[in-house]
Amino acid sequence: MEDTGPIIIGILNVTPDSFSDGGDFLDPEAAARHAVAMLDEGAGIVDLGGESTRPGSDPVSQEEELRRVIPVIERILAVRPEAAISIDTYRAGTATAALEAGARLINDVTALRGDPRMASLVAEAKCPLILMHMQGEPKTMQKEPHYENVVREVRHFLAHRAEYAIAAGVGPENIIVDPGIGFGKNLEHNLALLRDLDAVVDLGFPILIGASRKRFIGEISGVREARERVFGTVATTVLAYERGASYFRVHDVRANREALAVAKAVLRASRR
Ligand code: HH2
Repeated sequence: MEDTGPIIIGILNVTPDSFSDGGDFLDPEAAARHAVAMLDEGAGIVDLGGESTRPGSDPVSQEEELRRVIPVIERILAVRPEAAISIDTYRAGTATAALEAGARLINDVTALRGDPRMASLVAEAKCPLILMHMQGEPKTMQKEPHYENVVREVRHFLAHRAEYAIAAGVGPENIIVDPGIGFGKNLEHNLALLRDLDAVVDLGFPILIGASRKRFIGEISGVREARERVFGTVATTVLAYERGASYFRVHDVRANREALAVAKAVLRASRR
């Protein structure tokens, strides 16, 4: 069997307010150029988002979300027709238009709770679906997140959302689960999830980790500027890979790809 993993998902935010790259790629041409650069650096997928979900952010209208993302999908595919584009949305309307424009995966940070039409849409499209855990909603989620046992609760949530998706007709082989690092979680919660990732691996679905440049990395390393948190991000990537994660949603593709290549070689080295 061909060994393809791990897979890097390059982040492309076409928003004015994303926490680390807000405003950088509002122009569709600049966005498409960045996507192509990430593909050239080794991203297997580009994840395109038109609404920030950073703590404290407000939702945008579907019209605005579509206005931001559709021209970018078209421009990326004009230069890289084979590119795998994922659309980071919880709205079925946006997902439908993105799939029609050529996107191939849906990244739903609400795990099908945001729009009642999303499950049947994904079932019909037969496309891969990322189900992410979030406690609360972006506007308020970092105001005192609370768990009795974060690992058990996140695992339980993901198991249930996967069951729900499968009952709606989504193929189990199309499901990817994500513990939702930073989504209604404090430093201790994020660390517990990364440490005990096996509990989520046990569910039997591929795992995505999205820790790139997030606040907890700044809290630990003292790096205040989000774009400079690449070294800390790489630490999370390598450790999560060793614990069984296979998709890594990151801003800094090259650094994470090189680190994963070395980590993979070490883990594969035969014992003499
Ligand atoms: N994190 C963000 C957005 N989408 N999707 C998944 N599946 N997992 C994540 O961890 C995840 C996600 C937030 O990061 P970013 O896109 O960089 O920022 P913003 O939400 O401010 O646009």
